[in-house]
Amino acid sequence: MSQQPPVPAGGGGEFLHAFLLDPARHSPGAPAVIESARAGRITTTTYAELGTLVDRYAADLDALGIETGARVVLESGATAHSLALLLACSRAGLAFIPVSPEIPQQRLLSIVATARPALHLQPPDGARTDLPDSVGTARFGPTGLTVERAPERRTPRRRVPCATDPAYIIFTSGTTGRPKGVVMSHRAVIAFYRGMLAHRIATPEDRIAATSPLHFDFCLLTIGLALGSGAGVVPVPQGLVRWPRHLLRVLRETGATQVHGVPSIWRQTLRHEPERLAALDRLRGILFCGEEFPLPELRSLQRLRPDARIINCYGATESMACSFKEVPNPLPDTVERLSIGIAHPGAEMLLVDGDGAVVEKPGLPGEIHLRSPALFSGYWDDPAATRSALVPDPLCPQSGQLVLRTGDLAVQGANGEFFFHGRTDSQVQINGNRVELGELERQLAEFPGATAATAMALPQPEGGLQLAAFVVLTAEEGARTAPAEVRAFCARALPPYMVPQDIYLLDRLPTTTNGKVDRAALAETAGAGRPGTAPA
Ligand code: 8PZ
Repeated sequence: MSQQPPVPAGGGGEFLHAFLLDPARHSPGAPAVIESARAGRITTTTYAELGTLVDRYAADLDALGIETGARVVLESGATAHSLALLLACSRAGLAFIPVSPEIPQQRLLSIVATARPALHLQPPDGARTDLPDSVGTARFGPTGLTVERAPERRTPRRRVPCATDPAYIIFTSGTTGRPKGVVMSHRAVIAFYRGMLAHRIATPEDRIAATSPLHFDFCLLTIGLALGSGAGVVPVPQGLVRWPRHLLRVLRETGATQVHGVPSIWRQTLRHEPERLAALDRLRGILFCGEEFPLPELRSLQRLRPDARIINCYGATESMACSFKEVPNPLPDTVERLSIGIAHPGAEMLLVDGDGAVVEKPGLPGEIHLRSPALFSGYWDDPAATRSALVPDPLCPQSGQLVLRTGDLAVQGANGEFFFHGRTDSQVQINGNRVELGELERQLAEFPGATAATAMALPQPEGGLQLAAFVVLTAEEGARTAPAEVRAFCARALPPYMVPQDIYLLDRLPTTTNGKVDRAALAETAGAGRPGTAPA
């Protein structure tokens, strides 16, 4: 992470694969992906090898005769092969849908029913079975694709892939109770990558650790930053990220120079392995996103890594990200809130007040609206949700231009920088994962005998937020239900990070004097573990 690196800064291609593979064509022997297996073995895939894998997978995909523009579910962690596959999908004119191997079957089936993919791909050790017959299935590995059930061959309409076609769709928590598919086009993601690469955050010498899973767009940012700069990606297996010693071992063995991850990846490491963290001699850069970094933890990290360049990256899946801001190291004691900076080159953040007027004065709150060439195309098959997120440009509504209404509140400082001030709605971030409390509440309400349910994200003494659910059951069900059953019910339908840690079975939900659910009283109930309530 030097100041003026000779960065290739992305290729000229208009499609994801061309843009990301181009910069390294002059250094085919450079490492593109560096992986660390459990036994401490390091495997390096060079750019030339990655290119060969992409060619092979693209040829295998082509041979299946899937229609251009069809969707492919990629159920995998981040590896050299899954990375090659997403580039191969781009090459073959197919949109990939990354999903976690931990996704409950019910949720995957709901995504499949919505997105109607032609193909489902998983690694040789993938455990997914029982997908509808309409979906082809295959495994990917060193010998290419092994087809289990051939996808339906559709009469090709000879459509030419276009840069406005979807490159990928990421399914995220949705208020209506079904996951929302954020559709990103090649043009949008490349516009974002160009803005990001202009910051010159990486050089070809960097090895950038991706600690976020492939289905979280933060991982796609890391891939874009690394490949777009001719650097190497170090995908950290999800099973290791939560274990400080393993995480630090991978970082040490792979010679990681940057680590990308949500703030919570540092919590346990700071507490249990500060010396090992301080001893990582190649680490120069830390990039975080997804939520505010608790300042005491950030200051501890800075004390251990006084030489590290720490970057606060802000944005939503609907535009991947939109601003980067380097955190002063050390952070002055007077700082109470981190700046999220200003939008990337070529994009602009605006604040809009409750009356729809653009907020011009520093210090006054407004909702962030993003004008950018990197905006998503819409939510898959959900025009109503799309209309409420992509709204007329408040600066010139007549123009027909749409901007992203983020749902994030912010104020601007005197020098134009933005400071994040929470949400306008009930979306929360749990360890960097986006959760709509409304979606969790809908699931809780489906529990047999549930008559009312409220979900909250409550601050924990050790830092971070945790989900708590308050459920009222009929007297009959209440008498025979244990809170753990409600939790298991949620775990069957929701990803692990959306499953509430604490479940309280109550006789009724407390209300305020104007009849609303009294969330303060519920938080107090949770804090006190009051008699008559039953945390699981
Ligand atoms: C934040 C911040 C922040 C997001 N401070 N709140 C990917 C790659 C780089 C940067 C950002 C991304 C995002 N796409 C990651 C992400 O969290 N996406 S999300 O759609 O799941 O959630 C977006 C929301 O998270 C934002 O609208 C904010 O509310 C919050 N958020 N970054 C404070 N740096």
